[in-house]
This record gives sequence, C-alpha cells and structure tokens, in this order.
Amino acid sequence: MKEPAPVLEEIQGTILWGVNNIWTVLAEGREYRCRIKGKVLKGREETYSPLVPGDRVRLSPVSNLGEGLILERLDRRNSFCRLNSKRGLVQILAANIDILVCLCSPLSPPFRPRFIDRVLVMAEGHFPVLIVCNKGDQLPPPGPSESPSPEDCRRRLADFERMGYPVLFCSALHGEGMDRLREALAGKTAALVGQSGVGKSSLLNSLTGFHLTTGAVSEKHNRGRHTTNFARLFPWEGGGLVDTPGIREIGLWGFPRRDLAHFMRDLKPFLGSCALPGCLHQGEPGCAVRGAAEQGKIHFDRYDSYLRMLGDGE
Ligand SMILES: Nc1nc2c(ncn2[C@@H]2O[C@H](COP(=O)(O)OP(=O)(O)OP(=O)(O)O)[C@@H](O)[C@H]2O)c(=O)[nH]1
Ligand SMILES: [Mg+2]
Ligand SMILES: [Zn+2]
Repeated sequence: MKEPAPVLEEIQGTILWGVNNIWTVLAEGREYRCRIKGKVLKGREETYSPLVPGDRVRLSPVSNLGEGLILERLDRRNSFCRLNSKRGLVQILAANIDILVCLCSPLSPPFRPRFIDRVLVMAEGHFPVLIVCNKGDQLPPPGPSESPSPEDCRRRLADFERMGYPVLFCSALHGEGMDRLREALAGKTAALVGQSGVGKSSLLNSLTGFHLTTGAVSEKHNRGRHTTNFARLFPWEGGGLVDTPGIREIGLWGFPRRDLAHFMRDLKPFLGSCALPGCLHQGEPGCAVRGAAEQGKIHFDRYDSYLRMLGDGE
C-alpha cells in the first residue's frame, strides 16, 4: 500500500524577489522558489505586483527540493510606493523596511532636489530617510567653485540636513564614506531608491562585495540606462538591502492633496498661521507659507516643489 505523502508544515518567510510570477522566499534559513496558490492574492488590483521584496508571506513547502506555494501575504508594516501617472498604477518598490536610502549624484545624472522632495513626502511618517550623495568624486572641494551646479548640490543637501534628514556623501567606486554608510545600515532592512544611474547597484556591490550588473550613464543624455529591472532584497549584516530599478518620476499617492504641506517638514511650522482656514498656500491672501517662502524662511524651490506636487491632482 502507498504511504501517504508527508504533510509539510506551513511556514513564514520573506520575499526576496520575483520574476514571471516565481517568487524567491527566504524562510527558516532556506530559499524557496514559490508560486502563488491559485495565482491570486487578496490585495489591491491597481498595483503592479501582488508581492514585493520585504513582504512577509505564509507558505507551504510542496517538496523537499525547495519549492513552495504562497498562501497569504501578511499585513505590511509599511511600504515605499509611487504612482506611475502614465500607467495609472501604483508601484510598490519594497515593504517592511526600517530605512529608505534616497540616492542622488551631483552631476551625472544631474542633481534633482525635486526628486528628493517627492521621496521625502512619500516617506514622511512611515520610515526614516537617509539621503546619500554618491559619486562624491564628482564634487569639487567645498568652497568657491567655478561650476555652480555641484556647489548648489552641497547647499541644497545642507538644507535637507537642517530639516532633520541625515545626509551622507560617499563614492561607491572609490570607497569614500562607505564605512559610515555601512554603520548606518547594518542590521536594518534598507531600500535604495533613486534615478537610474545614480549608483544604487554600485553602492550595494561596494557594501556587500556582490557583482550586480551596473551600467554607464549615457554620455549623450546624461542619464542612466535602467540597468536594474526588478527590485531584489539581499540579506546582509543581519538585515537586508533592496536594490530597485531607477525611477524617472515619483507620482504622489495615498493621501489627499490638501494634506500635502503636513508632509513637508520645513512648511509645517507655518501651517497654523494662514489667514484663511483651509488655505492651500497657493497665493491666498494672508498665506503664512507663501510669506515665509518670499522672506527666504522656506527655500523658494521647496515652495515651488510644493505647488507642483499640489498640481499633481487627486
Ligand atoms: N564617478 C563615479 N561613478 C560611479 C560611482 N558609483 C557608480 N558609478 C557609475 O555610475 C554608473 C551607474 O551605476 P549603477 O550602479 O548601474 O546605477 P543604478 O542606480 O543602479 O542604475 P539603474 O540600475 O539603471 O537604476 C556606472 O557606470 C557606475 O560605475 C562613483 O562613486 N563615482
Ligand atoms: Mg541598478
Ligand atoms: Zn497658506
């Protein structure tokens, strides 16, 4: 008589990455290649993908060969997401993170403070952000400079620091600043986000000694080539690092636009002082936020960034 198949017990694990609906899950010290049971998970239909790196799942091993079936996604503690307004879809890049590393570079690709503004808004109240300026070798030494752009990058990063966001300078290629970064991230689950070409994969390689593919910034357009095409969590130093694909735009999502100013730390101190209740700070009479921007108490670019984000809709 045939013996009944052993019943393998359900276990919990963490999604590392997924391609073509095959998910690699780390559970009890072992990697399982998994499909989703019934191919559907309860969840939001407007997102790109039912699971993302960092998601905790319940799975049932189906063999002793490291294969499994995902039965359920456990509730997320947090997630970093953006609206892809062209496609009208929400892209979640990572879930259950301890810290978000917003990576930028001074020259190639060019420094884009408005990108950072958007990352900070999406993170506010959910998890801390560490701003990392990679390619420090492209920065001239501090002080008067011939080229205004990298100097402006330093100044703007100092502004973010004054708002309470830690800023680190480093070079993934040359190794400067990497010890401090390692110290800041060890033991945590960190997601690295930024435009294509800022050096997310290079930074991960430098921290871990891995050999992820990196791609030269296009000389013609001075932008990255979208070398990394899916997000992946790498366990590291008792925590993990999530490498993500480069993002061109961050559409805001998940809160009413009238609350936007509450997600901008430098605007917040002025919010109670506008003359009109429900002021959206777009030029209403007696607006304390606009007044502060005109007096230089808020960087005018940040105020302008606010107006643009407000114009995103919803
Ligand atoms: N000069 C300089 N170049 C760097 C540094 N770090 C990375 N690069 C280069 O920048 C280019 C882009 O690096 P990647 O690591 O592929 O960038 P990425 O952010 O992962 O890009 P995507 O995967 O496209 O989002 C590569 O040619 C790297 O060698 C650095 O510290 N200094
Ligand atoms: Mg990459
Ligand atoms: Zn106002």
